[in-house]
Amino acid sequence: MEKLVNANFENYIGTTQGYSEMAYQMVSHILTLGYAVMLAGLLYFVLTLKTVSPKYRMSNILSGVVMVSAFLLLYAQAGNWADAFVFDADSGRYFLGRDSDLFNNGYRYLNWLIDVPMLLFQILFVVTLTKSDFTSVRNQFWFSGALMIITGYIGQFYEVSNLTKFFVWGGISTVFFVHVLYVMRKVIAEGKENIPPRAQKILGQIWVLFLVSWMLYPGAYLMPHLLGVEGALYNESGVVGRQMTYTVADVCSKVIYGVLLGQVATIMSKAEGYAVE
Ligand code: RET
Repeated sequence: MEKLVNANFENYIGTTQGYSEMAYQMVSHILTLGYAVMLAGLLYFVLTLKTVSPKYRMSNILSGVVMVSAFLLLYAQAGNWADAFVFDADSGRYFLGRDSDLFNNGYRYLNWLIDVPMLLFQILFVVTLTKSDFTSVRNQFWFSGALMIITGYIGQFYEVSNLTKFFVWGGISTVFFVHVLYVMRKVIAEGKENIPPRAQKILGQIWVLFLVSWMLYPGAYLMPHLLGVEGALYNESGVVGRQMTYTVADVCSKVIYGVLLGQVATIMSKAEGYAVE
């Protein structure tokens, strides 16, 4: 077991207990669903580009960039899962293969390094800041968004091997996360001023969606120890639960968020006299 050192807990479960057919396939299917949704999302954001006036189109374009990078990452992540674990006909379970690559969630974190700044900037192309300075908000998003991910990326290597480091890096990441939430709350509050009531209502929904879906990521980070350190989720349920959580979070924070921002932009475009061709 020492051999696994910094590996994610999925590999420890895949070495000791192995995965049942159901758990193995569920993870595989969830990852596949994830990248399929990203490709569908890409089509949607391209096809709806002309429903908003040119000044709001950067929102659609950034959603498109996020879709492409998430599609590639999730495709690689699904391949990584299939390559890592091998069916053992004697026990009827899947175990980490002798010569396989280990399974690692780190790909996701590096994908977030691109997507998090994009998602945070995206809203700045739709709302108009009434009090805050655009450049300052943009830089705060950059800085805290990137540091939140980098510190969490380091922490996730220690989820089994060194829990002190795991919680300390996770704690530092949380400080940056709280800052991002604070700035976003301000951006949305200012964005609601002087816009049509329907657009205000959708911006309110975007805040709730943002808050809930972004909170799911730290939940997934903690998943192996969520019900006690090496507790009730330190098994294949925790593995399936983690990938499910990531997929729900990804669909909400990238796709639904982009769709709602597009709706706000459409309402504003119409209010400003833009006629869809
Ligand atoms: C980490 C580490 C543990 C503490 C916290 C985290 C927050 C992660 C977040 C990620 C958001 C990702 C998004 C990706 C979209 O593509 C890094 C898990 C607070 C909030 C929105």
